[in-house]
Amino acid sequence: MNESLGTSRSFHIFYYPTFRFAVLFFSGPHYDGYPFDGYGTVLAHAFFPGGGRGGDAHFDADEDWTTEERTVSKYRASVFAVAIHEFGHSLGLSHSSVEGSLMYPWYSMEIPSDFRLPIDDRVAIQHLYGPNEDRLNQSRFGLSDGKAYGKGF
Ligand SMILES: [Ca+2]
Ligand SMILES: [Zn+2]
Ligand SMILES: [Zn+2]
Repeated sequence: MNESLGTSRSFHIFYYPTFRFAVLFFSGPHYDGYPFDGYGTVLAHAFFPGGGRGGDAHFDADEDWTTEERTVSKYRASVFAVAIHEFGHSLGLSHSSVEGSLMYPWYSMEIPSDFRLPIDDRVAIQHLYGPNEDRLNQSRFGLSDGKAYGKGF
């Protein structure tokens, strides 16, 4: 839906109600129809934004979680590396077929400390929420006569 990019830049109102979601650890069945499977395989899942449990992220309590590493290996799972993928779902992102993107169905093996959001994920999140507000203000200033986007000014 690229046709909305130009207009959303001009007309999007940058007000979002406070977005809250729960992050919970569960073992096995936990009443949402997606029971966890014990150690290994499925590490976590998250719900798309919405009412009730919308946006919530569930982590399998039976994994060997670590907060000290940023790597997902066969034996240990980094909370951080898994969370950034799951929180993508919490914010409304679906899976991406682009290898190396955060929303690729397999967790990134390692998230380096100088990690930058891959372009595929950036495009996806900006499609939902619009571009960074600071940058928007700059570009709005640069386009202050509004002619670039026509109507509405
Ligand atoms: Ca599991
Ligand atoms: Zn669950
Ligand atoms: Zn996923």
